[in-house]
This record gives sequence, C-alpha cells and structure tokens, in this order.
Amino acid sequence: MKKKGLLVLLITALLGSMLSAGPVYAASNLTVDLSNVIGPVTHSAGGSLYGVIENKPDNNLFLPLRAKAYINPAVAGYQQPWGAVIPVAQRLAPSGSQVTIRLADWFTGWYDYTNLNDWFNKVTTTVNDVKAAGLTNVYGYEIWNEPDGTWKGRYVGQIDYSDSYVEFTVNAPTAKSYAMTVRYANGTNAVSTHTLSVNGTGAGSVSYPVTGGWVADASSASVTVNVNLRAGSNKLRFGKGAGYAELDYIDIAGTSPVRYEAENATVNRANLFNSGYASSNTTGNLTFNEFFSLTYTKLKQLDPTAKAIGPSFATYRHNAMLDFMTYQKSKNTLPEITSWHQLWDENFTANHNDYRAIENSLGISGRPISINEYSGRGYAEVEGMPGVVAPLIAKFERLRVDTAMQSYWDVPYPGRLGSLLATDTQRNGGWWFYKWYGDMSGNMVSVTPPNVNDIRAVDGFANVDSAKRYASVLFGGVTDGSVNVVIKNFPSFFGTNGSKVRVRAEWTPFVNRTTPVNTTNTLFETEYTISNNQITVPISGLYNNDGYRLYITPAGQPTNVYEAEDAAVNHANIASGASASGGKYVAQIDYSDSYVDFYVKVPTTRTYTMTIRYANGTGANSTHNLAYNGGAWSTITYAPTAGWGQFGTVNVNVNLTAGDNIIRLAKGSTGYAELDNITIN
Ligand SMILES: [Ca+2]
Ligand SMILES: [Ca+2]
Repeated sequence: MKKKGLLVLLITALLGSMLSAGPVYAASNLTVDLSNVIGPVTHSAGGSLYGVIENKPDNNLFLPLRAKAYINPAVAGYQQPWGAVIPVAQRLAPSGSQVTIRLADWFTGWYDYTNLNDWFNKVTTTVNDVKAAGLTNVYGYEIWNEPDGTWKGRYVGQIDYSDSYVEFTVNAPTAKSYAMTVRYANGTNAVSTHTLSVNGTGAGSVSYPVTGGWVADASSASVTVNVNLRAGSNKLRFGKGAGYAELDYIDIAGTSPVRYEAENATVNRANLFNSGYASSNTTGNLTFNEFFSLTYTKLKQLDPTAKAIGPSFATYRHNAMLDFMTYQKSKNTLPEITSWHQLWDENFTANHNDYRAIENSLGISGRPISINEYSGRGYAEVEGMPGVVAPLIAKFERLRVDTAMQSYWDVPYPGRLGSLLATDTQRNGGWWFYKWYGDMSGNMVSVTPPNVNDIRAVDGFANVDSAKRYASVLFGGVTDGSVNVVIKNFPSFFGTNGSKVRVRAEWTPFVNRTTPVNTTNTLFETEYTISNNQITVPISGLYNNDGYRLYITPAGQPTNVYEAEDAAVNHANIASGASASGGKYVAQIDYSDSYVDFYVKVPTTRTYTMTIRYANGTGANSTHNLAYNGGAWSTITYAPTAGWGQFGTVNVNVNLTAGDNIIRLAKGSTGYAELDNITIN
C-alpha cells in the first residue's frame, strides 16, 4: 500500500467502523504459558515492504532483526526506482532472510497493466533472471498486489428502470444457437431477471439466482443460456426485468469464446462502475481470478518449484476470498501461499478464522499465510509503533502466520525497515522492539490477552529457550496504564515452586518514527518466587504507543555473558564446537567487512572489563578492531591458542553507558581470530 488515492477511498469506506466508540480498558492480564509451545521461533513478522533496498540500510541495522522475509519489486525502475529483488535477496541471503518477489511492481502507477503477452514476458524475464542469479532465498512470487483496488475491472449497475438496458453487438461466424455465459451479480434476496431480445425480437429472459451481494462485494456469479444468432452482427439487449441485477460481461461460446464487456455495450439509463472484482478491456477482458490462474500456470511452466503467492487483497473480505479460492481450486491453480494485507485495524483473528473455514469448506489443505503488508490503522504515523504492532504480531504469532511484513506508508523513505529507522542510519523506538523480537530463540509459547479480537488492546508474544535458559515476553497496546503479566508452567530449568526467577522489565519509548532512540530503558529488575508454578509481574505506568519486554532467567544465572553466535554477525560464519560456550562460536571473521556486533546492557555508566573468549590458530599474534557506540577504533591483540576452536581469553577496558551499548569486534589488520563470547564485569 503506497498511494493516497486508494487510501482515501478505503478510509472513507471504513470510516463508520473506525469512529465507533472504543471499549473501556481496565487493568489487563496477559497470561504466558511457558509449557504450551505453539511452534518454533521464526521471526515471521519481522520483515517489511521495501524495508531493505540495494544500499539501505546498513547491514548492522537489519541483522539483529532476523526477519523471516521481506518484499521487494521484481525489478527496479517502474513502480519503485530502487529495491530490485535480485541484489536485495543477495544482500539478505547470509542473514537467512527470504524475499517475496512483487511481480506487479513491473508497472508504474497503480498499476498500468498492458496485456497478457507483455505480462508473460515480464514474468518470464523475472523468473529467468532469478534462476540465473541462483537465488536460494526466494519466499515466493506474489502474482499481483491489492487486486481489490488495483485490478481495473468495470461493470454496469443500476439497470433499474423500465427503459434501462445494456445492448451488446455480437458477431457470430455462422447462424446457430450459441451458449452465452452471463457474469452478473444479484444482491437482492430473490431471483431477478433481465428481458432478452435478439435483433429486436423478444427472446425470453435471463434468470439470475441470488449471489449474496453486488459486484463490488465480490459476489458475482455466472449463468449460461442459449441464444440463436444469425451470421454476422447481432444486437443482444438485456432490459430491466424482475428485481435487479448488475452485468459484468457475456461470453459467447465458440472455438475460442469471445468476451463482450457490459461497459463497452450500448448502455441506456444505467451506470458504469469500477471494481477490482470485475472484468474489463483495460485488463485484457480478464477478471482477476482468471488473470491469477493464467499467471500461475505460466509461472509453473517457467519454474515448477516456484511458489505462487496470492491474492494479496488490500482488505480481507469473505466473499472475495471465497470467490478467489473457489475459482482457483476449479482450475487447479491454488496459490501455495495465501496472502492478504492487514491495514485498517481489522479483526485479524476473525479474518484468519474465516479464511481457514473457507479452506475447510472447499476441501483445500491449509496453506501458509503471508500477511504481506501490515500496519495499524494505516498511517505512516503508526507504522513501526510498538504499541500498535505488538497486538498485531501477537496475533500473527498466535495463529502461526508464516510471514508478515510491515507496510510502506512512509513514502519516499525505502530501506528503513518499515519505519523502524528515524533516518537512514538511526534507530527509533520501534527498531528496539523488533530487535527484542529478533533476540527471541527456541520456541514460541502461548500468550492469552484480555481479548483476542481486539486489535488495539494490549497483547503479547513470548518465547522460551531451554538450551539458552531464558524466556522473554514482548507486549504493547492500549491499556489503562497497567498490566499484570502472569507467567505460568515454568520449564524445569527455572526450578520448581519456591525457586526464584529474575525478571528484567524493559521499555522502548516511541515518540514518533523520526525520533532516534539509542537505548531502551530498564523499568525494574526483580526476583520472583515461583508459587503454584507461576509468578505474577505487575507493571504500571505503561504508555499505549510504546513497547515492553520481560526477560526472565533463573535467579543467579549470569546475564553478563554474551555469546558471539547470538550477536549480529556480518560476513562470518557460526560454527559448532564442544569447547565453545553455548556449543557455538563465530568463525571465518576473515574479510574486510567481517564483524560481530554485541548488544550489551549495563545498569550504570562506568568503565567495564570486557573478557573476550577467542581462538587464534595462526600460531602468531592476531588482531581484531574494536569500536563501541560509534567511538574510535582500537586494536585487540590475541595471543595464539591451542588451535582453531580452542579458546583463550583476553581482557580489555570499555567505557559503557547506562542502557544499551553496541560493541563491535571486526577483522583486524593481522591474522585471524574466532569469537566464542564476551563477558562484561
Ligand atoms: Ca466488465
Ligand atoms: Ca559461544
């Protein structure tokens, strides 16, 4: 979503629901069940639309987010001048992030579709280029974007008067009876009819069963009747009959059926309308459903392993999704990944459940879901705002959405990770919330909010990692200023009833997206005693816009050790080793752009001793360069150790500031070294 025209249209349409009085928010409980694993941590909602482009942002800003997938244009220079998927996918590949290819971005505007041949050429170019580039991190091909708003269908409605008619001029090769399929919508609650005359002679009527809505509701259907045509030109006139019906097109059967659009016919005392759910000559006489199906087939011809993503509706609507899935099933062209956007404070839980019910009703296997543009109520001002996205991510995680990407409202600032950066190089408060999300490892566990259907009220998501021995809970949203976080069913590594756990409560403030935030705040750090296998952590003074984290460890477990393999690693590799702390370390820090960024949190500003656990198998002294918090570089010298993967330690003083600090160890001028961890004292 990136263009104001559609925005205004959709806001107008939704204004009624948006202005309704909100609920009253009382003190809320969030209940985290650490033993109820809902799936592995994937950071499914960490990515964004155009959030990473060729040269923005710097790697160090996206690495800590560990986002599962981003979306980028199939090609730069049309919809967007930058962000071409191939170089961006290559940038992202080492970080493990995948990329959705937005094929519609082959067009400028919104979108200036030409014809099917041209489209197939574009798709062919993209697929062949992707194959030639050998990309290994393509999530899938999004066949179109926001067809409900951008598919330039047209139809005739308000055929409401005794003198209303739509007259098609139809050429028949020979005189005979032809099957005529009429695409219509009947939003009344009874069968409607049109009178039909052929070449001025009454030819009975066409009956339209109810469709449950009008064309604009994605409620079209088709009926087929036979008409006797003479060779050459014929006039087929549809006149007002009983009740009401709208007309999209007629198809006249033949060796290859010929479509006649209602909006191109002679229309008397009726009106033409635009709809993404209709067909028009602008779209090559194709409905979106037909277009998707044809493109799906083309895509599979080009690459049988490619995954098709669709329909990418801007707004989830039951009728539209049902119509889409029904049609694609009939053609055996169902998307491998089902997508739509979450932009208007819609009830995601309800929409998700409706979609799964559609799959069930059609006998379609459950597809991965990609919510491939999301924001709160759809303004740049709330994009990336933790208090707005926390309840969304919570629902995506709870319902195991496969991927979700932040929207792109903040035009023209691509490469800002979905408004997580205040400038091209500075983090805002939202970035830190997503960084906490990126820190999550192990398994996601269930979180029960006050109301799963409330898209703005406080909600959260949580993980537990029994190997790294911690849990974390991220939350945000509208409250009365206080939340009780109930954490229950502690895994055994936390101990049993009577054992103490340490909870660090952290807060990332979000003034607005253009205000840099260099550190999160620690609200408190307190030990709680497990009782009835749970603890309750009351937190007050909460802000609706901001984000919060509880970081929970067994009491007494050190929190001043930072594993290199958990840091942000650029152009190096993570290796396993029995003698490595945590079983892993960072190796091959071998290139001029190789570095490891440690995010270190300290309570007070002072000089700390940093103990670096490293390996140096070169047999001689080697070096790394050290810099922290944007300061000057210094040199760390590593004496040789027994070999690679055989660790020793070296101490160095660092001047850290209260809060978050970023310590970078980078390839030095002499030799090589591996990193296991750092300890801050
Ligand atoms: Ca039409
Ligand atoms: Ca390690």
